[in-house]
Amino acid sequence: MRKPVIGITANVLTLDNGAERAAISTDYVKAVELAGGVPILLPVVTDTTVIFQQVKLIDGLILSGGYDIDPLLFGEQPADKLGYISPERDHHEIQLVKAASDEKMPILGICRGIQLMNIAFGGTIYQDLTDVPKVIKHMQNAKKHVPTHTVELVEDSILGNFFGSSIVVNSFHHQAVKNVAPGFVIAAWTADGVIEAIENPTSDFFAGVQWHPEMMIESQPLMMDFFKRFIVAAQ
Ligand SMILES: [Mn+2]
Repeated sequence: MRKPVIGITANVLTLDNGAERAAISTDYVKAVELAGGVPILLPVVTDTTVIFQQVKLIDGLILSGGYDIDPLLFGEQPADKLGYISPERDHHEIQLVKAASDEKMPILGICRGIQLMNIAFGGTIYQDLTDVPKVIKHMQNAKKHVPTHTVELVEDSILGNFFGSSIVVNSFHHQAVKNVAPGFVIAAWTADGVIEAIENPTSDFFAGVQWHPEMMIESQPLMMDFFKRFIVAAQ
């Protein structure tokens, strides 16, 4: 049987010598392959017709983690604690996720990816979580696979039905969804009120998570199963 092809969006990394690399953590690649999919990298391109054709190549889309998102895209000026931004990547991914949504293919946003999909459909994010009163630690110092904070899932949400009422996840973010885009609902929170997952309830699999399940597949079978669920939706 033909395995579904999963496009993973790439970062543009600038090396010390100034060279630029289209790159992604191999954790995403391994997670997709082990879950039964065929991972391919979607490098940043600018031509809209090329972006549309990238979408035609794939059966499912993963919006990967990475740099901060340009606040001009959600109508804000840059806050003091905004990190490095890559507007060309933002532009690429916004067009990708809209085209993939039009194709009704499964879409999974991870970390930056949940924020990107929210902004693409009209939502906003916190430029920095110090804006949240009594915020807990969301940039962990523990190793990448180590779960450090609890997430409460929303009852009867798609993700809640999958993960259960509460899980403990890793956390490597200083931004997060603020106002949820029209058409999406909150699926998970932390105790400080930070949104950790959103989903489009009219789709079979159109969701974003703030944690990094791809870093946890070896130690947490549930996170491996999450990727398998995504691949099945893309079949
Ligand atoms: Mn977190």
